[in-house]
Amino acid sequence: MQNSFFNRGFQRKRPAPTGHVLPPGQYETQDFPVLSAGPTPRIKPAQWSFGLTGLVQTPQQWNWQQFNHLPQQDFTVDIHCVTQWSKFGTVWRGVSLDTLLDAAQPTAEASHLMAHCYGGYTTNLPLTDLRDGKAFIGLLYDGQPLAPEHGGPARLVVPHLYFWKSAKWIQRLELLSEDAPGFWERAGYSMYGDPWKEQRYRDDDEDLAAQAP
Ligand SMILES: Nc1nc2c(c(=O)[nH]1)N[C@H]1C(S)=C(S)[C@@H](COP(=O)(O)O)O[C@H]1N2
Ligand SMILES: [Mo]
Repeated sequence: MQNSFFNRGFQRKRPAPTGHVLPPGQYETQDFPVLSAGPTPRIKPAQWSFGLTGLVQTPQQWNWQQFNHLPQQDFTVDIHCVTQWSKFGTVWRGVSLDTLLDAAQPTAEASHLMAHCYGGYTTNLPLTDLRDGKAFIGLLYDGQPLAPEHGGPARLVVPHLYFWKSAKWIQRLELLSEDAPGFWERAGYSMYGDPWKEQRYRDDDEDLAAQAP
């Protein structure tokens, strides 16, 4: 899958359709490349659960059946990978993080989250970036159950940040009182990853620039 991405993805540049704007340094692709740091976990519905833990008043854990009974919404979003492809108008159905956070009720101290995935991948996010309709747990892509290579049975989608923040095979969101780096962030990627500010690497982060003498 990596090969098809590198062989075809970059060459299939097209002008952005009207109404869509590419973040700086990005190309549009019609494909849906697969980028995974390790093998694709295969999680059977009977073994799947998802929860909210850490600094919450009411820790939550849903099995597959329970999770699928939560209210779902449709989302059409543009996604931007740090490897420079952007894909416009991706269509999803899933559960808003607002619904999930309302159930768990983060404590006053909670300011950040660590997303934990089946397979061990992690990524960190500020709590405010998951609120007000900005993020969801995707269950369907283009009307079909989310394919395993794209994070099925369920993945986090945070479209306004680079796509490495959209944790595939999501297992747990841990509420924390401070920011801490996840898998790619420990390897030198931005703690926040705003594509519009081109925050690809740690050096691009505003807070670090502000701290410089
Ligand atoms: N669990 C997990 N989530 C992950 C990754 C991963 O390796 N493992 N890769 C991230 C990266 S770098 C990107 S660009 C997107 C890719 O999602 P896709 O394969 O559906 O395009 O998933 C993100 N979420
Ligand atoms: Mo990525």
